[in-house]
Amino acid sequence: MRTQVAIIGAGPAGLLLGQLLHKHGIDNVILERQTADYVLGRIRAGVIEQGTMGLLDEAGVGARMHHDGLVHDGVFLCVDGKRHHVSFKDMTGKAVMVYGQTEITKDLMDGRAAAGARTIYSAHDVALHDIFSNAPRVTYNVEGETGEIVCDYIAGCDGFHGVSRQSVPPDSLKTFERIYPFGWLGILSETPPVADELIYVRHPSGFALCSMRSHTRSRYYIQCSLDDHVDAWPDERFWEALKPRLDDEARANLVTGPSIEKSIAPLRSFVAEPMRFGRLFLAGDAAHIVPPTGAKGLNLAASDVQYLWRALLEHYKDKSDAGLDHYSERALARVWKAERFSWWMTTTLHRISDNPFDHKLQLAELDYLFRSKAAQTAFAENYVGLPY
Ligand code: RFL
Ligand code: PHB
Repeated sequence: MRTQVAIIGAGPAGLLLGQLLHKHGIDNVILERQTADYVLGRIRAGVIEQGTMGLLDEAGVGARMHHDGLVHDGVFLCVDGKRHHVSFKDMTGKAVMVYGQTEITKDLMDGRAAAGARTIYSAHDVALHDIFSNAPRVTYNVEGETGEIVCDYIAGCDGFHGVSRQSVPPDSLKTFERIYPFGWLGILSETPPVADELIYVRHPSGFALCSMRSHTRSRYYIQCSLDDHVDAWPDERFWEALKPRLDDEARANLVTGPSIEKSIAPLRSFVAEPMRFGRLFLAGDAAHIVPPTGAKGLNLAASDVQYLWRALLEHYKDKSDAGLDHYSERALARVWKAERFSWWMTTTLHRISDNPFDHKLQLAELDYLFRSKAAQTAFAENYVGLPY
């Protein structure tokens, strides 16, 4: 099989890139290790930046998001039982959208199916060949049959554990990493949210987050230890751990109910440099990971895709490789700022140690934020998403 761009991974990065390229006449094939249902079953991101919304619109799949998504003009930060508000609208004139990654993925998959673009699911043993040549290839296996795709470029959109980053010569890659000594235990429940905007909670017992998917569906997270297991967290125990961390109003509004999903996620910061190796371009979690506290992972995947699809368009339509040559540098400049913000949110809001000095610093950091318009502007600018 021959295509212009072979895309590894049908997560948000791969599907969005595929859709944008297809819309502009650039042929592409997506290879995904899992089934479509498996990909849709993963509960992940919930908050999208305006830039991401714009890209989904540009890809022609934004209609359901505008209809069902919830526009949030600000966010609450609750510190030791007292809730404070930061207005994105007042500070930046912008807002974010609460719309689940599951829904975005579904919209992208539906858009791709309607466009008749090719996606090969359950593709095993995906291997990248000749990435430094002018004719890179990807081989794979579906139900015992081996396939080969010859292409101009490969987009590695296969997440943190994917094969793309692992296929580059180790000495051409530099990695930067921080693993946090705690995780997030998350539950999804068919209950109304405690407030009309998200509440990020800093509490001596640990971090908590009250988020949502709709007016009737809530998503909650609490900080847990790395050796915790979901089986040790029946719903009742989760609600009992969450309640004392909330402010009085949120606690009074909390409607508990059976969880419909429960999972534990470790927290990690990771960046691989560069993001280009010959004809292979990494995008999204394949190149970088942020802890979820800043709600940046999916949005960074989208901004990588923005740089990459425009660069590929420039190559095919304008015969210029300037965008491709600058891709890694441009993407990484934005990635590192999101890494910084996500690290700041994580270290400021979690119980990071037993050292009272650390707690005092967190409180000073937050007190400054609530009193300073400049600090709130900086916070809001980062949360709604820095410009591309
Ligand atoms: P994905 O979504 O991991 O997709 C990669 C795809 O590649 C496939 N794959 C392979 N395919 C073929 N061959 C191989 N060898 C392959 N290896 C892997 C995988 O099956 C998969 O389908 O990466 P992508 O597209 O870069 O998207 C990244 C986002 O999914 C991720 O950054 C976000 O979910 C992070 N995140 C959040 N981001 C936000 O912007 N806002 C949020 O509010 C937010 N909340 C979160 C989050 C992540 C979380 N977890 C579980 C880590 C909340 C949580 C709890
Ligand atoms: C979510 O709703 O899943 C969510 C929201 C905000 C975050 C992380 C996750 O920072």
